[in-house]
Amino acid sequence: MILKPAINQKSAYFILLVLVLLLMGGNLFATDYYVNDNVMAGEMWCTVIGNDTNDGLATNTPKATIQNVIDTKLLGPGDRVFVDTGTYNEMVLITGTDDGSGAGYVTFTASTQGGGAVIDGAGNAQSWNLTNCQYVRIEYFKITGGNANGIFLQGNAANNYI
Ligand SMILES: [Ca+2]
Ligand SMILES: [Ca+2]
Repeated sequence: MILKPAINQKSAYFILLVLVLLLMGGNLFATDYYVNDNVMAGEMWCTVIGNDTNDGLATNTPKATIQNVIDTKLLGPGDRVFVDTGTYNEMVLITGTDDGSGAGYVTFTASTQGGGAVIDGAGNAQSWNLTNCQYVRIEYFKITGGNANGIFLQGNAANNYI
C-alpha cells in the first residue's frame, strides 16, 4: 500500500526518460566513421592507411572506400563520415537506406589538409549518386574525372546539402 505510489512514480520517471531519449533521436546514437586511401600524406584524421576489412570506427581503423562504409553500415541522422586526404576512384551511391532525416543529416566531410580528398570518377558515370535519399550533406570534396555527372541526384532527393 505504501510502496505502490512510489513504484508508479518511478515508472513515470522512467517513461519520461525514455520519451526524452526518443526525442533526442538519432543524434544521441550518432556514429563517426573514417575513410583513408592507401597513401599517408597530409592526413587530417587517420593514423594508418585504409582497409575495407577495418570497422571504420576509429582513426586507426579506417575503411578504404566511402562506398564500403555505406554498404556495411546503416547510416542515419547525425552520422558523420570523415574522408581523409587522398584519391578515391569510386562512384558513391547513397540511397534512402542510409540517409538522414529532419532530426539530422548524414554528413560526408572531406579532409582540407594536404591535397584534400578527391573523388576521381574516371570510369564511372558519376562520382556521387544520390537516389531517393534526403538530408545528406557532402562537404569539402574535390571531384574530378566523372564521365557525365560529378554529383547526380535522382528520385526524391530533396533536402540535401552539397
Ligand atoms: Ca548501409
Ligand atoms: Ca591518405
